[in-house]
Amino acid sequence: MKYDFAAVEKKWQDIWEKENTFAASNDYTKPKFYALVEFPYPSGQGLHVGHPRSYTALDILARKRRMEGYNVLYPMGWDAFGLPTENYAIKNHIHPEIVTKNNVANFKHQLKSLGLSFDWTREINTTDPDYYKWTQWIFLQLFKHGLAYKKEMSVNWCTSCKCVLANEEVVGGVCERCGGEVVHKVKNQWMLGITKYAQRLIDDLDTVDYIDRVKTSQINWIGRSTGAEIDFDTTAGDTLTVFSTRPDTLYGATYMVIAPEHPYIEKWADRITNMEALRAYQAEAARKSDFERSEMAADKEKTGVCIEGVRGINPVTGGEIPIFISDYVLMTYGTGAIMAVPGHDDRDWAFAKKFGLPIIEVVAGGNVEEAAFTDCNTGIMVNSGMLDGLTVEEAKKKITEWLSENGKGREKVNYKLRDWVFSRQRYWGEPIPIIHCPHCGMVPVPESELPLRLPEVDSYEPTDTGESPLAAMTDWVNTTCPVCGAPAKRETDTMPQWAGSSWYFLRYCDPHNDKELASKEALDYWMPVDWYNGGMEHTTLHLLYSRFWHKFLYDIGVVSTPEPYQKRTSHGMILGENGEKMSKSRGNVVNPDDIVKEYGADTLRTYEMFIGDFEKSATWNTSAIKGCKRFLDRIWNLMDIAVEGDAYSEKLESSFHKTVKKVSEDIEAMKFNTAIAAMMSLLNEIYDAGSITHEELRTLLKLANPFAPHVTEEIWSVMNFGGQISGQSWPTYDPAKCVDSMVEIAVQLAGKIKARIMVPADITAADAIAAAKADPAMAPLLEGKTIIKEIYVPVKLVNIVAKG
Ligand code: ANZ
Ligand code: ZN
Repeated sequence: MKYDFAAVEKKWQDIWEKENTFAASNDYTKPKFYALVEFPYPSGQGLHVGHPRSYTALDILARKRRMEGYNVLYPMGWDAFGLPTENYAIKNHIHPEIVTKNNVANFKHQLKSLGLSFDWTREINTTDPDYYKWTQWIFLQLFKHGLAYKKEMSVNWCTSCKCVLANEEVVGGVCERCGGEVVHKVKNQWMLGITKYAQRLIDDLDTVDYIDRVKTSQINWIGRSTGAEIDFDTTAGDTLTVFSTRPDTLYGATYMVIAPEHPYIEKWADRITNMEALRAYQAEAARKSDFERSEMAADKEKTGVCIEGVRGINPVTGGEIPIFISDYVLMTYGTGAIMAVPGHDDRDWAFAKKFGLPIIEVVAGGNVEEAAFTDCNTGIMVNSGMLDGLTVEEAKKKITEWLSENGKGREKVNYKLRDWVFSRQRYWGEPIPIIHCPHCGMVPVPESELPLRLPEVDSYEPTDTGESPLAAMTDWVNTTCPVCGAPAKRETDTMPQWAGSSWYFLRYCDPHNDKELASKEALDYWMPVDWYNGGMEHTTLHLLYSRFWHKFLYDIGVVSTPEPYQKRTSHGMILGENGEKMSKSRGNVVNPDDIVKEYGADTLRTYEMFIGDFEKSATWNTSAIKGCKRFLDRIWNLMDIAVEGDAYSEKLESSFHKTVKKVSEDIEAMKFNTAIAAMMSLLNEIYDAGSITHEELRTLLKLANPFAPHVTEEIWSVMNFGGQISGQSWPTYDPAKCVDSMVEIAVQLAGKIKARIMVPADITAADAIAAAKADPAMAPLLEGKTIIKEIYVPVKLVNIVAKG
């Protein structure tokens, strides 16, 4: 009987859909397992072969957990607000809602064709007003707690998307989405106070099971630095405060630098004698992004202008030092001002060389005329007055104490993390539910009026003024103040795409609730997510944003766990056949539909799990798919050699126990490729043995089911094994039967190997020694000799010492 994958896959997908086989139960007494994958953005391109890698992996875990008796929640939904949809809508004159609907339908059809065991009864869509009602509700709680605020600030403006970008969305100085030029623009923006949570976002990583590289990149992104703020007097009278992680080097500070945007420049304008030169430099710096000014410029020649007319005063030496403006100092970090220590900082060193400034060695061990001595943590302080002779650590402590005692500084922790720019001047996002009243200021839209729906507009085109298309909808914009009734205006900015994905995992717990974002009961039962898999590209943005929202919801009593995800893993990318990232322009995109059509979903799933180590990137290889197809065909053909029998055969018993162990453990470790390899080698053994008992077949089908659910269910059904595999329990193994039954041991005479023999693994010492002595290579050597010692080291060796 030939295996007709197309018909069989369709048949089982229909059954699963009709019977709601994979719907999570609301029986909160059962042990639960919440498996989560990042919900996709339903783009016009449809599913990519990268998506199934993550979805299949957790599908395998979800299916295994169900068979282990857990109540499993494995949901799916759509992260559907966002720019590509809006841009497509503009170009093609179709409403973004319709574009979204079509894309979702296509995605859903594609996902269903892969046989993923999602609970479709809990499907959510971030653009659904019943969903974004709660996104808006969370925003209002943030607003009420002072964590959403408006601030005039210089923002990254993508000249092509005509939209504000978060710092995280500017990559290499250009727009992460479209590659467009990013410039600075001063705008009044909604901000979220994620920095208030910076320390907790670091500390609580200790309580969760995230793979190391995810933890590390979160920690680096938050960027905690400990040091001190140091107050420098100036000849202008004002105190200029700097942040330094190296207060110990204070005696080596030979000049200061402030950011070109530093407010003191205007403040000092009437003392400064070279304002024109400073203004020209400011204008130049304003054209660069922070990224170009810092990371990108690391090895570039330093530029700057000395402020003529004001000097700084070193608080420990009392010496006057010049103050420069330079773009390597950012206004957005620390205090926007530094003390420059060219002897021990590379950037300061390069700057000092260029401008002929003194370089003082304050930690011994380097050669500061040649280069900054930066790797100096084990060095001893020199040229440093009261710090001389101390280690760097001791000096840090001593100087910080001295500064606080003398009112000239204080210990300080800084974070690289910035507050989250939350405004977008675009149409296709959640309206921010705030009303601006001339009398009452910013007033929340009453919760009873949520959702605040997106109005129908004639044009979604962004405007060059940088205002959202909503601003042109005067009917919608003009409203009355919910507090005083006066004519008032609605906020016209919308939320960024990150909003809806910052809490979606909560909604899955209770997706149809119209009273709360989810019931407390459902949240208490399902949360935290037990296992969350997603791309490394979401480590610093989505993961951090959602942890922040979750912690806030925890603080206000909505959720009961401080962390949303107990475990986080990450898959590697799937690259095109040429080893490059798949993209339309490279012409190397593989469409999963084509693979499903030609080989079937089970083959695609198995191939994506077999392609390589899960956490590493892997190169697509069409001919290797055929190997996976053959593997499944060979499973199908086992029916030809199946024989009655409710037990394992003697010959294969140990192999079956071993394979159950291996596949079970490998799935937990996400070593899907080696799990498949183990089943492949078991298949070889079965075909060598010539037959398979029904019990053996049942075990193999259960093991293979999470990988290839359709073909295995079909065989189960053809064989009349009863019920469906998805309702069976996961096979167990006997550890005692997993040991190799025969082992090779060495036979030694006085410690020298003379032979190797095969013996049963559980052989007794006496039997092993007897077998060793009887070995044809050993026996003649012992003839006529007296044995003085016989040792058996289990499963390793027999050593015999003889004399005469
Ligand atoms: C003196 C010093 C001596 C410094 C030395 C370093 C080495 P992280 O670790 O990134 O926090 N800095 C402070 N504010 C800055 C700003 N707004 N723009 C650019 N640089 C700034 O780095 C902190 C160090 O970066 C601070 O410590 C300061 O230089 C500089 F041997 O102060 B340091
Ligand atoms: Zn009012």
